[in-house]
Amino acid sequence: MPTRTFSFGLWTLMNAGADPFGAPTRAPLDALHAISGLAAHSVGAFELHAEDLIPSGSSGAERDRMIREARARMADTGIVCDACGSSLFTEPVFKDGALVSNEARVRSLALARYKDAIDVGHLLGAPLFNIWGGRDGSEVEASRSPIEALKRLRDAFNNLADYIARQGYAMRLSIEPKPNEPRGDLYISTVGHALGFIATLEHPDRVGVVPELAHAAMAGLNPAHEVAHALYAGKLFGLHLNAQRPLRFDQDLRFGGAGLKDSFFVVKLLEDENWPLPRTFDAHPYRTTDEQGVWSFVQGCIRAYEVLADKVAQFNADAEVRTLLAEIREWDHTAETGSVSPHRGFAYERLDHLVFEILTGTRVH
Ligand code: XLS
Ligand code: MG
Repeated sequence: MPTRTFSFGLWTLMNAGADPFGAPTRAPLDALHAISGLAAHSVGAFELHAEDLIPSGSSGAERDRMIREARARMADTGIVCDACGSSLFTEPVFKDGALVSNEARVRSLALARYKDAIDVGHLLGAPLFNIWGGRDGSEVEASRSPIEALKRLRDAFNNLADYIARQGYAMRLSIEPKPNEPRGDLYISTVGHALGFIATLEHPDRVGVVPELAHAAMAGLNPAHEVAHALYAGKLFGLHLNAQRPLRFDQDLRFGGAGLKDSFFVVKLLEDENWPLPRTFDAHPYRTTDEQGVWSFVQGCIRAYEVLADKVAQFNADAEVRTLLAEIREWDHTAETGSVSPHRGFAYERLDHLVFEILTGTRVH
């Protein structure tokens, strides 16, 4: 089996089952337990918000102790940190935005907090600082020009990229787009928005995208196409795998929990393109899950990816699939002039059905 690194957001395991309508249903795992539990389940990397490890408001001495403990846990188990971020979106002071707030003092505070989190990421060896600006949006459109919001975001990303360079950190920046939730509308909604925005920065090469499958589905988009745009642009700096029924609130379902065919084509893209970075899961164990079930959730995400990767290999090796794809490639080599028949049939019914048979394990040779 090819070696690929799997990763989980620590917050996915620390999630205690609360939702907007209901209280927690299980005891939250602490960050160190989550790190060693992941390592014990052969997970090679983790991602975190700095605050998952160091609650906001901790003293400098507490921060240093927690970083020391996390590093020791990482050294003991061999697990690495593949990305860091910050959960500013949870804090009331950022309720009208962190980087886009109409209050200059709030924007300065957000920048300072992101820099603190960047330092934490550096100390944990994270090669990426990923920003999901969950409050950088609006409900009241009249409250802020979207152009002003984009300029504030631009200035902030330039400032953070500059900070990383001046500190000499070996770390890239990324943007995780999402169309909405918790804000009514977020300003950087899809991979396309992120790529367009990154091109306006001082050093576009330092900033990439972390698409999330659920976020693409929330916008009604094809997740494989979202990921493909990031890959095509050389900007796929990370990826959040999960599942989601389209056009709904953010469900963050276990990878494999919905959208089987969409998930298959995302895995196919990553495997066919030999994408080298960790496959990170960002989903929530169901609210009905207990502490023990959280580890079934971990195993389920990984196994779903591995099963789909096997299906990709089966698809790519299938003789009938190969014949059909060879015919399609052949059309590309026919002379570019001459008459074109609108009545020509394409064997796509069969090709698509073969995907169904392979995915359902019903392919008979
Ligand atoms: C929320 C996001 C969030 C980020 C990390 O919808 O997916 O979990 O990945 O801040
Ligand atoms: Mg995410």
